[in-house]
Amino acid sequence: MSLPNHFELLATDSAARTGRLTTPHGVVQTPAFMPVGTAGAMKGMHWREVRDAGADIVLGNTYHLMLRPGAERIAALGGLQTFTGWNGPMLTDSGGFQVMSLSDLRKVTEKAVTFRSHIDGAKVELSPERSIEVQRLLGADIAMQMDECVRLPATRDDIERAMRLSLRWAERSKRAFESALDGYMLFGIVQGGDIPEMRHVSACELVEIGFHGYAIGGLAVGEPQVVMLAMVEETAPALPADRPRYLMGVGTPEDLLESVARGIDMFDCVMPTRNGRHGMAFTRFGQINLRNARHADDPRPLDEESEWPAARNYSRAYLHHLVRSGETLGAMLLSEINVAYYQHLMRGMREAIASGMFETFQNQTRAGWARGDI
Ligand code: PRF
Repeated sequence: MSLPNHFELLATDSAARTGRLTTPHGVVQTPAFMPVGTAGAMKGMHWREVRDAGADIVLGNTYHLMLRPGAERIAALGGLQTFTGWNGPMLTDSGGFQVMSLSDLRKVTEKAVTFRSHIDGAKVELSPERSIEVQRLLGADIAMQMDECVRLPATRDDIERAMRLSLRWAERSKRAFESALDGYMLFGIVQGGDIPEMRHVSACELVEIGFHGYAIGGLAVGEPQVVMLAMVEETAPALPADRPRYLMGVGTPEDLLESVARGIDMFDCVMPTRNGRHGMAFTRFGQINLRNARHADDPRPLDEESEWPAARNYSRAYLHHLVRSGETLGAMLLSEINVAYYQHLMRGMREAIASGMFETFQNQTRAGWARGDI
């Protein structure tokens, strides 16, 4: 059954698209990058800064929030937006992927995944139905189906088994979601590893089930970038043009530029905040590692033309000092600088697509990265 469409495509430029997704908590302009606020907080940042940086939507995680503080508790406290103070759109991942990367003693059956909590070792079961229930208790504007993602390289058999299980879980997720409130959305997730035929089967069957939007999962899990981009190029055209397409857990600024060129509308990744905590800055001139001794005496800011004050107002020498001293402020400043750079990049892409200049924008952006930090 087809679900109502809350996505409006505003312009295309070759395969690149710009549009608007309307959620119960506000409008998301696409292409959009969702910073990751895993456990109900953006590490090292105030929500105000996340908003000021230009993010329309953030991501939260079912896995973490169901374990602590608990979905029922968050619901009783008014839902995730009220609880956290982020009053905008929120997408939650479904939990399966985080179980696989974070917990011990995992077991996947047809019915559910069981695992031991990384917090207290308690045994927990997460089924596709419970994942949807948790995401609704949290009040996510966009919920994700539960899926199984295999790391690459993997055998054809393993890829096909996980892809087919994910399709059966997609159907169960949709059934569990069906009675949800108007305006809330559920996205299906394409799996199929690095095998084009599997990607096609997965995409076509998901479209048959019918979702508000479609994600591409199972990429950026160990394969080279060329393989990831080839899979995106194979999969995106198999998805309905009038629905949003979300590439999960990706990636570097270059991955974003290349994936938007292939028809992707949404992304999430921990990279801007995690790398920021490790002393790395993303800039128009590529990545700059502030731990490096060559910054110790450098009075220049990261980017004197940046629209983000922290990228203009602090010297590289000071940022280097903060990072080397393990000061919290270093992690905070680099997180906000990176989230702001990612949002600046997305805004640039949206404007370029809207004015039919995406190729020029790509060339200019790549030239800046290639110039490097001099
Ligand atoms: N599935 C889900 N979440 C994800 C992924 C996936 O395949 C990925 C893979 N890059 C990141 N996050 N549910």
